[in-house]
Amino acid sequence: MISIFSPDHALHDPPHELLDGALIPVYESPRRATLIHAAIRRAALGPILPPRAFDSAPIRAVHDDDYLDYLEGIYERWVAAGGAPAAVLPGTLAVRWMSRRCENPIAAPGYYTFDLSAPIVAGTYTAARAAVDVALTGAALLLEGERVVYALCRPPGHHAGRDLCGGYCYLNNAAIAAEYLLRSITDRPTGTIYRAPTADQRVEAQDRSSDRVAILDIDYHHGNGTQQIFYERDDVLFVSIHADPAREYPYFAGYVDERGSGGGLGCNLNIPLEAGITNERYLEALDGALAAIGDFAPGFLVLSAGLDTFGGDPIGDFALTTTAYPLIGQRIAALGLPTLIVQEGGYAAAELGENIVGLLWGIQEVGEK
Ligand code: SP5
Ligand code: ZN
Repeated sequence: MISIFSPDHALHDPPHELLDGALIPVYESPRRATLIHAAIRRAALGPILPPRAFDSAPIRAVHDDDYLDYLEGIYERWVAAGGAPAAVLPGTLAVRWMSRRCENPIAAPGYYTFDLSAPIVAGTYTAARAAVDVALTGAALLLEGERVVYALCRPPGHHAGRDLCGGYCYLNNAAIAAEYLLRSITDRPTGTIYRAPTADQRVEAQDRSSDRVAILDIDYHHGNGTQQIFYERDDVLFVSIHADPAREYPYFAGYVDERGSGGGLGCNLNIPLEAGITNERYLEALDGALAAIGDFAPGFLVLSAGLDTFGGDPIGDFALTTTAYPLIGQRIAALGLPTLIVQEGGYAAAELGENIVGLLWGIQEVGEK
């Protein structure tokens, strides 16, 4: 399996976040990517390649122009206006009946941020762009005939909406890759982009469909950003398995009755789970998600892969063990779809590497049969 990785992730290294009222060091640290990188190298999973450089067009297909301008320029503007140089974090939030846009550099973060876990430092935008390049390079490889690619993205992306950052996320890597795959399929002059597929499975998957993409989000937290981006769409199925938002972040989205709207009704599936969930129960829930994806018959699968479902995760309350991840991988691979794996969360430093490697081996094993 090919992995894509950029060392530029390290440029995003904020000193703190405000978590449940406490100012703490950010859980989402450069160390996470370093640990994962070392683990996939040790596991000899396959080549680890640098990303190709993409222009902003695939990002603009998902995020608003004013939001991108904000992300790119806010750190300097904030500091020049007297904001704390440690990191950009809002003090006043635009919510419901007071949500006018205000371009004042001290106020703007409150318009483009939905929580206090997405601090911006000088290198944040460059790192976030590199993470998008990592995901897009993986998507491009799938279009060229690769069956499964791992995009080691950092910062993660699934909480970022069209015009909002939050939850350690700035640019929605998985959504941008999914939209890119979709446009490449639908815009392609027949038969020109794809290399002739070699595996039977691949032929089958590409014949079956081609004008639809599914996103499966297995991060512990609901993928509220990805849900928002595709909520009205019938060509992207979004399925998320996560902690019930009634007890867990992001609290204000991720419920079962959110099923999509307009033409997209029925193309959003939320599977909220109780605290303490075990491997067995989790795999049952996963089977439900996979059945929905099978029915949708997409041409590609984008997997938002968070490892914060692990029992030892410091901000989660599931009870999955390391042995769950290869099994999760095998079941996902049994769909037989070309799959882009996009790294999201996961904060149990000691086991992070082993858990992601298990997931990747599980997916790879079935794919090669
Ligand atoms: C990508 C990703 O995994 N983002 C997660 C961001 C979560 N931030 C807020 C979590 C609030 C958690 N409260 C935890 C209580 C500790 N038991
Ligand atoms: Zn998460």
